[in-house]
Amino acid sequence: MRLNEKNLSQLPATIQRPAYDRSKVLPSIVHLGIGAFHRAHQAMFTDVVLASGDLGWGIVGAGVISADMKNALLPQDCLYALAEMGADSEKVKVIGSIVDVLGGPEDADKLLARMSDIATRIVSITVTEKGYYLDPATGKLLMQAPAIAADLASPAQPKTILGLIVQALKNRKAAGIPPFTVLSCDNLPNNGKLAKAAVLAFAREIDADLAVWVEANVCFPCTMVDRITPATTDADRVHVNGVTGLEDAWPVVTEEFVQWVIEDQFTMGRPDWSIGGAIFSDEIECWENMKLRCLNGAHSTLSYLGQLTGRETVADAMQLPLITGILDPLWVEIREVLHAPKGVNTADYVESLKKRFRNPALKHRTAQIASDGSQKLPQRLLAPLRDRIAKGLSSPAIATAIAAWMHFAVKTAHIPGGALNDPMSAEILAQAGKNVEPSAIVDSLLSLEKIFGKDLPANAAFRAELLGKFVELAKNPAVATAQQIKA
Ligand code: CS2
Repeated sequence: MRLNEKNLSQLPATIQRPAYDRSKVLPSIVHLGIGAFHRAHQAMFTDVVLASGDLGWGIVGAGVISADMKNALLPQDCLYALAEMGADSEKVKVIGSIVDVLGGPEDADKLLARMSDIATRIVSITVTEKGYYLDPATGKLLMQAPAIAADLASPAQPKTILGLIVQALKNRKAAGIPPFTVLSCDNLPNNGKLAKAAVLAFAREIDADLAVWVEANVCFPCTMVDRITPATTDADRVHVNGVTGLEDAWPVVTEEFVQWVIEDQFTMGRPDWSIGGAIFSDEIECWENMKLRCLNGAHSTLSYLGQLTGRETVADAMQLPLITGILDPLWVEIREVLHAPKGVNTADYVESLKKRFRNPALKHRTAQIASDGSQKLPQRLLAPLRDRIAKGLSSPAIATAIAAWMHFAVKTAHIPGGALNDPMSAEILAQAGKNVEPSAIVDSLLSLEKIFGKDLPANAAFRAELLGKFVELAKNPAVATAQQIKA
């Protein structure tokens, strides 16, 4: 029996379900990039707002690249089960805030029409770092990226989020409709500012007046988003459907912890997400940096080390002293140059991260986190590194983390037909595979300017520290690359 509106009454009484009349919900948010994370996070917060009686904030989700989510959710009236797993607790609820799903290029016209409609007040986004088409080192829009070039060539038929947002804003301006708020919910520092820069750069290419209007009139609040949400597996489907007794094609499994900090700047109003625990704050940069560096920086580090030592999940990696012995000093280095938000103790924050990472109920694959390193390293690890360099501090643990990424690239380069799940895979593997001497490998990878900029390869002290850590890892028999490198 399928999960849907009609069958909600079949759910066991203990399972929370939408406590509001979904037929009365007004769709006013368009979400670009409807994946597991959006459904564990923003859609859950919005569900709480709807349950409080404010029905003005339904979500129309859109899969920007594929129609998979649409195909999964439409037959179940867009309902889905969200399982919140603690180390020894589990709470499953059915979420109802998504009221329609569009998907893939075939729905691009409908999506554009929806975004251009006055009813749409917020366009929120989770498309991961690479979905913004920004140069990771400089933050400049990659005009030559094929998808961006295609949208610039035919801006009225956009496929990328930037093309869609710009064209929708253009339609609204022409029709005298106020602009929506663009709400980035991706793991990027200053995500709102980056989204604004990308949208403006795109807009300037097609219509200079529009760019001026966007700059003056559109709000792009920054946000800090946090909830560890692994990709759903078949085992998750079986488990969650067993708990609800109803068949959900794409349930979401997440942790108990959730955090959302938002800059309060909205062009056409916003839901009161604080009812669900969101924080509206003007200290957003401090929140973002704490989360990106302490959580995501450690995540990336343990995922590369986990991939090198055969640890499939984060919880498994947390059992290995080699890995925790690197994370502990890494957190010290990161915290030494961190400006924490008021009232937050970063030592406590790190302790809570350890507990979250050790959660055995989450099968969070190190391979998933190890993807897109080129897009993740700059804000997670290179930013605190640069802050330390500016203060004259050395960074042996951060250097080890970067060395681990380099080993991961070398390991992949030596697998016949191996590829990284990374938009820069070809460039990275070309550098990683062409040498066997540690110093040559480190130098060729460091020369990737889109990741490391010009400053880091030119910094002799950092290069020496990195090379030392690279050799140290190469000599460690637990590390899979040991035999491919002449250390
Ligand atoms: C992870 C994040 O995949 C990754 O890179 O570090 O998705 C992480 O789980 C979330 O940011 C937690 O909020």
